[in-house]
Amino acid sequence: MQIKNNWTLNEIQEIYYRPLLDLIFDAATIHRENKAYSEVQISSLISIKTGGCKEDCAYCPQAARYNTDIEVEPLMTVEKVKARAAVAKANGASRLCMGAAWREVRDNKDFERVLEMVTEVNEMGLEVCCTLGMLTYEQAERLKEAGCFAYNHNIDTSSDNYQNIITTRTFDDRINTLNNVRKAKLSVCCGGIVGLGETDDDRIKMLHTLSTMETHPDSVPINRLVPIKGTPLEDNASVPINEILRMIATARIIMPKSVVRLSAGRNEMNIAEQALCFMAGANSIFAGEKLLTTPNPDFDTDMQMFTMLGLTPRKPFKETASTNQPVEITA
Ligand code: SAM
Ligand code: DTB
Ligand code: SF4
Repeated sequence: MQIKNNWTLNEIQEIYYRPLLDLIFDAATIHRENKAYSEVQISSLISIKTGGCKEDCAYCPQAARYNTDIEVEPLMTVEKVKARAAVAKANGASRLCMGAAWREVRDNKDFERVLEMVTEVNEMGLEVCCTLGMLTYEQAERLKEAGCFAYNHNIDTSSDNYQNIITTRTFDDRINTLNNVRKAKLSVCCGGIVGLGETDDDRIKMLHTLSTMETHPDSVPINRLVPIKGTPLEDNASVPINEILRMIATARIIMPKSVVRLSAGRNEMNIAEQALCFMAGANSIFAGEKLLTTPNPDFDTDMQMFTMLGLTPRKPFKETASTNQPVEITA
């Protein structure tokens, strides 16, 4: 299977607008070239520091400037994180993603504590992922040395639409952090959100940015906006499932070796809708009754779905596209 990172917008457009069932069939065909096509990665999220963030991301329940219902909580203790990680592992998770409502990482006591959490959770045999905001190269290296496996930093939307959603940092700031993460040889987890009020063109442009990166992100989360009361996007309509499927299938076709994660928004999807997402190439989910601050299906519900659909949880530390394999780039 050839990996190509010189996609043009026209090529991606042609794929994105195929008749839906053709698009899903084409994505499923590519997905089935991967012999582990029925394995789904289970990642569990912990909000290690909740709320009070000074950024203005229009979708986010944790931005201090919006009047949302969440309770601000300080950085968790290492012990508490370990206890949560043990529960996630016992429930079949192979990856634990620790999220902090920070604009960026600062070189202070809190970062030292996060490094300790990373080391402890890694020693439990889980792939550790962090999402802590912007990072310098040195901080990315320190995370890697502590045992961090992956770093999540989403571009969220197209570069054109970005300033309609976030004004307190730029699209280039995001790309810069992603470059630091890649350079430190952390596995790159980068995707976005649908439902922000973006156009199809914005979605195609976002997929173009992801699929023309130096190496494709190892994992690509596709989040359906969870509208949050008190945020500027509280009244946004839910994105219909056919549009989610279009995003997942297109991502699967243009980034064939990346893990495509059906992320926020699953709580509002039935099993048939999720089954179509897996058919279209999604091969990862966030599991556990909470995402960071919003509800998500619990482990048992997901396990019943896996059994019904013949899916199996993927083991930790499997090789991923750009960290462990050379990427063939076609001219
Ligand atoms: N503060 C860090 C940052 O912004 O990178 C890490 C945590 S942040 C909550 C991680 C990602 O969650 C965001 O980039 C966004 O894609 C997603 N997210 C946040 N709120 C969401 C919502 N209401 N619906 C869907 N996705 C959301
Ligand atoms: C990602 O792309 N989605 C996750 C994770 N990366 C950090 C977060 C979704 C958050 C949804 C809103 C909430 O629960 O606060
Ligand atoms: Fe939310 Fe992260 Fe934006 Fe802060 S930086 S408002 S936590 S998405």
